[in-house]
Amino acid sequence: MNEKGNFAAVRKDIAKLLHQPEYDDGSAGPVLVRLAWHSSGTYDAATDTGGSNGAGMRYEHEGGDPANAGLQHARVFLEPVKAAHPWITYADLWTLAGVVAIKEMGGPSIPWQGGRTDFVDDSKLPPHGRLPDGAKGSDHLRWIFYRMGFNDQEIVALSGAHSLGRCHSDRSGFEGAWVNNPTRFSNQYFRLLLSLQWKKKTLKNGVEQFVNYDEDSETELMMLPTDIALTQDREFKPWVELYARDKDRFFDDFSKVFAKLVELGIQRDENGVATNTDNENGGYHA
Ligand code: DDH
Repeated sequence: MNEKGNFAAVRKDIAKLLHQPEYDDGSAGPVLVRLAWHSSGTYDAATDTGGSNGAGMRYEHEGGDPANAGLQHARVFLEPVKAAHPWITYADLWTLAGVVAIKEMGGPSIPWQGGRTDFVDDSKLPPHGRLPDGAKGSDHLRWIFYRMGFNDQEIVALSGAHSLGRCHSDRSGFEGAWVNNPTRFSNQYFRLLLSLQWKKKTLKNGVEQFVNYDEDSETELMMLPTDIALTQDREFKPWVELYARDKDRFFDDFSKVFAKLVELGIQRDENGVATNTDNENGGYHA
């Protein structure tokens, strides 16, 4: 049987590899979500550069961006899936893996379509610095996310992905998880942003982050300066409050905005078929 285009089979294989008892909190899920986000989040709407097409993180120019430190773990987890389904492009595989991981970790279903190309167009390579810097504030968040075409509500909804996973001092320099159960997709990130008291802490490496004030709790939770900025900004804060009290609304909005994220830079015809998947003006196939 010709397996080409059988995304259901790929989804099954991704779901099977999520359980990784030796890795982090026992799941490959969070780092796969970050891979999908970082492969898409380099997009610049004004110049139509960056985005998931091309799977540029395979190469030093994009893979070597310090913002992408640690994502090789995610790519290695997915290699057996690529080997079993060689017809799928890396660009499709990485974005689909994020979508599958979110669902498997208890999150919403997210609409996803294939058709991304692994064709690397040198004229569309994103420069370093397109991804957000956790040490900064609201102005920086708007600068980064407006460039992709997102609004304030979408910025807050996307940030709710920090209910997953953790920071690693050897990757970003920050350390720790945002929530107690970081392999379960939830609105806990928003709830904790509002319910705990956060104080600034300088780590041994000199990096500043926020940690919860509650001395009784067994584990120390963390927030990035960019996370705390959402509660200090007049436009962002009402969305934090809404998502903290209305989990269903958060799931709906997150599903829509993550679907938009992984489509950045992908052009489709009226049948949904991707049309910018080839380029005669230079570039190379992996
Ligand atoms: Fe994030 N993120 N992220 N993030 N992110 C980190 C980890 C994870 C920022 C910084 C960091 C999004 C937005 C932002 C995930 C998903 C998403 C880490 C830690 C830093 C730092 C990396 C490490 O040390 O391993 C900043 C800043 C922003 C922002 O400005 C809004 C978005 C939009 C998403 C998304 O998926 C929609 C996930 C998942 C992780 C956990 C990764 C892991 O390995 O665990």
